[in-house]
Amino acid sequence: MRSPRFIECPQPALAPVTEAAAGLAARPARIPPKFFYDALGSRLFDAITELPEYYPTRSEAAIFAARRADIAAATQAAVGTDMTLIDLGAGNCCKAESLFDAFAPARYVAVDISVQYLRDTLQRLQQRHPRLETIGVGLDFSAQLALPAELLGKPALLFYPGSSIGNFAPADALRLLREARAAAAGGALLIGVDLVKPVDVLQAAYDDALGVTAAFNLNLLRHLNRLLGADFDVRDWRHVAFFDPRASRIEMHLEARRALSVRWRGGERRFAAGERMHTEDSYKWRRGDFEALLREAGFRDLRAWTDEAGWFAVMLAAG
Ligand code: AVI
Repeated sequence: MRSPRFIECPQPALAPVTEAAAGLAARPARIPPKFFYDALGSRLFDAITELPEYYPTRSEAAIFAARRADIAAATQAAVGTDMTLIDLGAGNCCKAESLFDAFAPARYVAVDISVQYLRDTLQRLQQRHPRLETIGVGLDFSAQLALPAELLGKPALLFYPGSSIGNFAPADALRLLREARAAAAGGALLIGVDLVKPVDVLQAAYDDALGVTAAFNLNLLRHLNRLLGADFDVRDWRHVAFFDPRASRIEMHLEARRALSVRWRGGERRFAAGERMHTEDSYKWRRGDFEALLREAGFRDLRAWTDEAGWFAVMLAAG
């Protein structure tokens, strides 16, 4: 049996502590969504994907279940058979692993902000796929997709499911798509894109009846307490989520229930009652607009598969 190899990339220019403290001091305060994903946050996100209201995971899985053979054939035609599958934001690697039978990759590269989390996941995955060359890359690609040079230069399939591209503003999404195209080196990108749909469906998906999304959002404060030595009391804050039709995005915020002060190592600020901290945007695309973005990033030969309701799209784009 092979063993997975791990590559830890250099820290981003801005250390997490500096980035989080700057976001807290900004007016209005704004904390990047990557800070949701401490150990509990990752589990809460997994719980979100099982909620009846949270349609993206189910819709994407339904597309792959119904169209797997077609998607695999189109992907192999675009990338070739000696396929390197590069999984962006791999997490528990389940989505990519479910494609192994159909895609038959020769190499699997799992990229995630937490190489520690990848270690356990990839050890287990390697036992199920003993002959697969498996590489874990610890990389925060939210500011730049700087993959290790040894992985570049050969046609690859960049896999970016789950509509995580929606957590980037359009200009940043374009930048990431351009970087993905460069990394694909003549291969292809297979990406999940969440589409515009009735507002009540969107609203419920980000403000579910059980309050799991609220817990996911509020848990960010506990993460900041540990990271920055801050003294947030979660009970002083409430979860706010709404759809902004002009920007075509869900916005998530944390709103102070009363006037309060927060202290952290090297800083302090007051929040007025009702003042908000912006924690996430989740853009919802029209299919044609996202296809135009892919073309602007240099991709061609686009294919798209949608679910029956037309709520989600899986798109393949040749690099
Ligand atoms: C990870 N990302 C695609 C999720 C989304 O739908 O934007 C994160 C999330 N935020 C609240 N619920 C789920």
